[in-house]
Amino acid sequence: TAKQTFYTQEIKRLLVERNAALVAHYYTDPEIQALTEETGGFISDSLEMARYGRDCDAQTLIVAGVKFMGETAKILSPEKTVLMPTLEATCSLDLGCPIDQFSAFCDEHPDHTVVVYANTSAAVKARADWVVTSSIALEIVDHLDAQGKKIIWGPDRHLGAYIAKQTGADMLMWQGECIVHDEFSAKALRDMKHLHPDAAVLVHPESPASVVEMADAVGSTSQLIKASQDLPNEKFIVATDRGIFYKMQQLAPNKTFLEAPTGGNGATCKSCAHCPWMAMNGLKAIYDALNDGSGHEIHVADDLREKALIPLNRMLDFSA
Ligand code: CIZ
Ligand code: SF4
Repeated sequence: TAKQTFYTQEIKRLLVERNAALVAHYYTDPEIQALTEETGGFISDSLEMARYGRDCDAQTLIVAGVKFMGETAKILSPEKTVLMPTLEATCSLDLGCPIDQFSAFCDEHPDHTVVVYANTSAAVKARADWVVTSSIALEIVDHLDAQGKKIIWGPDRHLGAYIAKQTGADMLMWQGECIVHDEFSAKALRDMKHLHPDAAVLVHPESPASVVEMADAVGSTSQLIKASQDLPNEKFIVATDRGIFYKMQQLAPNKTFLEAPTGGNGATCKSCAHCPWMAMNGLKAIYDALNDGSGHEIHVADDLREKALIPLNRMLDFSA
């Protein structure tokens, strides 16, 4: 439409004018990922978004994702201006893990190593010994378990249960969940597999264990994209946010990708395989952030920033 053309052109002009780069998550809408590619920006998972933000030459980062991704970018790149299309884009994991309660939980178990998922506030990261993303969580917990460490894991209980099962690590779980992945249903998936017996099932481990058990491949967004290219199947049932189809289809144009079913139907599912906060990253919001950054800029207090940087750098160094 004329409006979309206007915003796209203005965004391109402003990105150059402000020496800014778009950094987008795989779960953002297809038009946002397409614009990111067209403007020489970067699309990835939260781990690689953070690394790219830190290492790229741009003075300003527009982080199209959710708030913790903007905060992580700012913690790693304090000298850069970090803007978000909207500061309202949060995450149910972040919301479900308030610092006061999480910190009290940690205080009750002082002999435990605190490992938190990247989907948390800067304050929760500052309380942690390690930050992990889903693409590196298994390796890091395995590493800590091999040293005999007992672990506090937060906030995603499904991802935590998956990692505990895979590694055998001693893990105390915070009881949080992602509203998108938590809705995938093993029962409905079983029915769907009967209709598509040739399809491989790809599952993000934020999904319930009963769904993870049915997977042909389990992994982070980037690992699932790789599996969609590597597996010989021509058809896939995918249990993660549908934003990922943009990249899967681009890299394997002849394959067919189907959304895994949620427990409800279209009328009753809450998120219906698309994160409502990721969906806030529209063209107009990106334009607004670039045109008048006020109300879009991420700030992290210095003391929190310095403390959160330690476990974040542990992760980045571990995966370097
Ligand atoms: O579910 C999310 O928000 C994910 C998968 C984030 C990430 O690690 O890229
Ligand atoms: Fe959070 Fe889930 Fe949305 Fe990711 S998809 S940002 S984990 S609510």
